[in-house]
Amino acid sequence: MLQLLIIALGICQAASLAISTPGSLDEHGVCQCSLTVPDMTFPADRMEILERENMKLSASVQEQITKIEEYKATLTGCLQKLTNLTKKVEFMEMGGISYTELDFELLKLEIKEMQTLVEQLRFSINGSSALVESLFEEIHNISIMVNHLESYDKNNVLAVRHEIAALRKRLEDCEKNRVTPTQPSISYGTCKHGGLANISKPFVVQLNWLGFSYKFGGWGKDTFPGANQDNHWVAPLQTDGRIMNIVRFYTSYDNLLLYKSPTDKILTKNLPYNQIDYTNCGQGGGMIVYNHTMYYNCYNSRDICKYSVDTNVVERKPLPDASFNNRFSYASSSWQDIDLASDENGLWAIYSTEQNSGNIVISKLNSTSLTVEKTWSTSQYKLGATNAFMVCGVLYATRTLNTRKEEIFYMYDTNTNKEGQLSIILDKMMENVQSLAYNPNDQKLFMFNDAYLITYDLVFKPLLNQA
Ligand SMILES: [Ca+2]
Repeated sequence: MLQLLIIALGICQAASLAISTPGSLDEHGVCQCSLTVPDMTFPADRMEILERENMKLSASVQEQITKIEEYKATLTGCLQKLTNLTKKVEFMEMGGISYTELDFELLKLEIKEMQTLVEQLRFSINGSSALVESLFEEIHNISIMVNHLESYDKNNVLAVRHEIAALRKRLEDCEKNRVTPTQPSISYGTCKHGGLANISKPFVVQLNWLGFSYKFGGWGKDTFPGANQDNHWVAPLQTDGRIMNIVRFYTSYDNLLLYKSPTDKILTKNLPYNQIDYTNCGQGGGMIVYNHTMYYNCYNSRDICKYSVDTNVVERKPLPDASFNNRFSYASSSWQDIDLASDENGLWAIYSTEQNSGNIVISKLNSTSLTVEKTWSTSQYKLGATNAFMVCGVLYATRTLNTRKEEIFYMYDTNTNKEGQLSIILDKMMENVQSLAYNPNDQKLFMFNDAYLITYDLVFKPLLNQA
């Protein structure tokens, strides 16, 4: 205790030199005070600690600076990549390249790499950098965009586009390699072609309005070039296959199909005592309408009748030397000794004479006066044919092959006076051709086929000197 006091006193004295501290006297009069004596030795150990801390801090700062430098470089690279990627996607969206030209997997990998990088940056910088945040946002957007684009492919849009592109290519190649065949130009009413080449399948229009029992007759349109083609006429013969006493006219094709609003023309005349005058009736199925006029072989004569549809007036004139009354009709139809025809050149009569041994004779008729302008004799026996028609001054005759097929087998060209054989097959609906006539206005054949009204389209050869 004493020692402590001495020390304390000494310290008191010494303390007076350095630090004065308030003291106090105790009960024995002894001065007492307390003071803290500073350590006068240099705290080298603490200095060392400080120095080490300082070095550590310096190293840490340097490390952070290096890191920031690295981030800066990475960020610059990242920005560059992003710029490139944006351009690529924009280009793709503008349609510069097809979606398939992009490798979606590669693109996605690239984006994923960038996302990882940006996330690392975010973690390092504690998400406080606006630049990194913006970068992260942009990469995220691009990722969504690429996935969206890729989804189109999943919907097979690309596959379909590819198909279309391939088809278009094939079509273009086909167009390039196509050798344009020389098609005869269709110019109805003219003869700018090289003759009959083929015929279509039959087109069955309807059963004639009197029904199946009326197997014989004719039908068609006005064959005069440029005539109204809405008008149709149907002329079934009586069931004896000889007499035509009624002709029905329709003002439209629809009315014909619906048997609607017909106009009937009666050719018989009622006489006293229930007698009927057949004088102006027709005979056989060789009638034709040409320029509002029906031309036909008059009943029980070699005359040709000319019946005006507008005025109902009938004029007549004999066809010189023509055999009649079922002398030389056709193979499959009776009473058709005189078959009227018309084509681009006008009105014709196809018939036979005793002088020509029952072979077909062709006469060009004057449609007004009914006089014969010119006559041609052929070597084709009339009863060897089932019917005939004229196209551009050329007679074509048919014959039966079987119950379903007919053949255009013979032709006679009045322009060149030459005849010849050919073979163009016609399909039939019924067995017998009762009449067959050509209409130059639509280049169709009109057939009365055992009560059915049928048409065929004719196909012509191109002119030989046509390019
Ligand atoms: Ca005919």
